[in-house]
Amino acid sequence: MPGIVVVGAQWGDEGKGKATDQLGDRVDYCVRYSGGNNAGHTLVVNGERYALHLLPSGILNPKCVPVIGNGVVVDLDVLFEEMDGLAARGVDAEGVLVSANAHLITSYHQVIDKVTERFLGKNKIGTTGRGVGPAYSDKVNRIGIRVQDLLDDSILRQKVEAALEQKNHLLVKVYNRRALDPAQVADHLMSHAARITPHIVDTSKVLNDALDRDEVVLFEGAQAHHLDVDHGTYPYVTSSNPVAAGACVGSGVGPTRINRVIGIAKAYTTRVGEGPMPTELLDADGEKLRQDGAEFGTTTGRPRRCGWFDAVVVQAAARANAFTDIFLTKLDILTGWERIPVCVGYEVNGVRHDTMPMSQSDFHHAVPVYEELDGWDEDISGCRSFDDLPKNTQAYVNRLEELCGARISGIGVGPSREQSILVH
Ligand code: 2SA
Ligand code: GDP
Ligand code: MG
Repeated sequence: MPGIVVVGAQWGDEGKGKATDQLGDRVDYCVRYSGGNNAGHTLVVNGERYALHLLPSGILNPKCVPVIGNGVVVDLDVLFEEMDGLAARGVDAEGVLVSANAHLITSYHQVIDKVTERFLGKNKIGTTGRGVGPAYSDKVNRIGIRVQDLLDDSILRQKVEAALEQKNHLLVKVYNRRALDPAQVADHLMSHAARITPHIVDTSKVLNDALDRDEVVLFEGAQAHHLDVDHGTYPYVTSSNPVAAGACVGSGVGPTRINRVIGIAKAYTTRVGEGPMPTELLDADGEKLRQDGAEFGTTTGRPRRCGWFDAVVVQAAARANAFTDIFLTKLDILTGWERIPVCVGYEVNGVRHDTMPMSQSDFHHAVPVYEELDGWDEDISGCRSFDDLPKNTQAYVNRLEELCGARISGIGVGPSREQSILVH
């Protein structure tokens, strides 16, 4: 029975948190499979706003077991802070299961993330500064610290010492910073051991057993296709695999267990951090989208770059993730524009491209080719069926569906749980 993946179709912040929450009490397990607390997933339930960074969005559904898969990098300070914050609001997160193989973000990863960005200057990536990239880099270098290392004090200390040897050299000699004390780092990590131990499991076993019992497992992507380290706009990407295939790697289930892949696409485009974004508007129109859509980072508060819907970008994500359907969010934010441009291709050095250019430097120079659609003035935030939408809004959705190559099965018309339209 169903394995469902929710994936961002653009550069993140499409509304994955809300879309995940939509599937509601049909979901038995909700799994984060990539990224760390760089993510910010917002849910609005009964007028209360919740911003989740590490726990999966299914946490607000009491029936759902929250799982942090092996593909996630875990900052235990943040995890416990998030669990305690939810408990203070009456949400029980004590049932969270954490993979023994997930890697830990330590204080030195955060330090390195920040100093590296400063060192890069104008070439910086625009990271969230949460230590995510350096933690993945240690994982691939085979000097990472895993959740299961907290089960053995002596192993943990040896690993921290080995990892810090090289890093202290870099911090002192290259970045002119003071060295970090391995004993202090290890003490801090071990201070979390007793609390995390009962949550540690083999998530691959847990999830496959659940799927064998015909239970519904929802894999909640963080960031998005175009921030994927393999498929995104490298090097302006995050250091993990948010794509749908990452759900398998990042949780230990095989591809044949995934039945549905829902791409989450915003009705316009946003991006936070550096990197190419052909439809970015650097004028008053971009500012209007940012203000109307409250486009500020959920984790860092940074203003998001805003622009028109780029169908070429979403179509590329639809192909590589094999979207079975798309949930189109924030359509309500487009109310009030007379005409709404949609990017249907690019011009690069005089050559027309209907799909994303293969080379990154071509994409950096891509000039959008727009098709203009008629806008609408009506407030659509109270619409609950496709037929309730004004004719021009329906035409906008239908054209996006045609351009992106996947069925639009859901539409967001406001931040609240109930402000959604299911399209049959
Ligand atoms: P990192 O910190 O190493 O993952 O940064 C690398 C790039 O990935 C981008 N990134 C994000 N983009 C959109 N949303 C994210 N989450 C937060 C949010 C972002 C925030 O929900 O708003 O609050 O600023 C997220 N996380 C990582 C990042 O901007 C870099 O371009
Ligand atoms: P995520 O990272 O993909 O989960 O998205 P974020 O939570 O970072 O950003 C999406 C923002 O849009 C949040 O503030 C949501 O509450 C809000 N949102 C989601 N869907 C809709 C929608 O359909 N309409 C409006 N107006 N806001 C939405
Ligand atoms: Mg977000």
